[in-house]
Amino acid sequence: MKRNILIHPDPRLKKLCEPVADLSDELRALADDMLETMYDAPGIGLAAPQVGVMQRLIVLDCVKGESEAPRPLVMFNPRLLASSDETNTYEEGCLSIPDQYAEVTRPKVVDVEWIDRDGKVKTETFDGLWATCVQHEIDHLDGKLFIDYLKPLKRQMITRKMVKLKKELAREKV
Ligand code: K2U
Ligand code: ZN
Repeated sequence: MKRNILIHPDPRLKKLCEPVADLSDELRALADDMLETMYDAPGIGLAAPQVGVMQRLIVLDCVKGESEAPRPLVMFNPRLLASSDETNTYEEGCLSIPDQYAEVTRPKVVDVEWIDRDGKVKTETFDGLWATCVQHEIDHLDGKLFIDYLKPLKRQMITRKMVKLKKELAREKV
C-alpha cells in the first residue's frame, strides 16, 4: 500500500538508519510499498526513512520513459565500495523536499554492494542517473539530504519554504 512521505524538516530524515539484521516478509512488503509509493510520486528512488522506517533499505528505478522495461531495484544494507574521481553534476530533487531543485556534484561512477530481496549479496557498477540516484538514496540512510551540499543561505531558504508548506498542509488537514 502507498506510504506517506515525510517532508523536511523532520528529525527522522536526519537520523542514521540501522542496518537490516534479518530479511523478513515484512521488510519485503515494505520494499514493495516503497516501490508503489515511488512510482506513484512519481520518483526514481526512495529510502526507508522517507516513509518513517529507520532501516537501511532503498528502492530505485531510473529507467526513463516507456522505451525500456522498468528495472525496480530493492537494496538492503547498500554500501559504496568505490567511487570515481571523475564527477557529474545533476539538478537534484527530493520527494521529501517537494518542488525544490539544485545542482549537486557527485562521483560519476560508483560500485555498490547490497543484499537483494532473496538475501543474495549483489555488486554492480552504476553510471549516469543511476549513480546519482543510488548515492542520493544511500545519503538518506545516513541522514543526509541533497540540500546539505548547498551553501547555507540556499539551504536555509529551502528549509524556510518547507516549514511554510508544512504549516499550510497542517491547516488544510484541520
Ligand atoms: O530520494 C528521493 O527523494 C527521490 C529522488 C531521487 C533522485 C533525486 C535526485 C536525482 C536523482 C534521483 C527524486 O525525487 S525522484 C524525482 C526525480 C526524478 C528525476 C530526476 C530528479 C528527481
Ligand atoms: Zn531524496
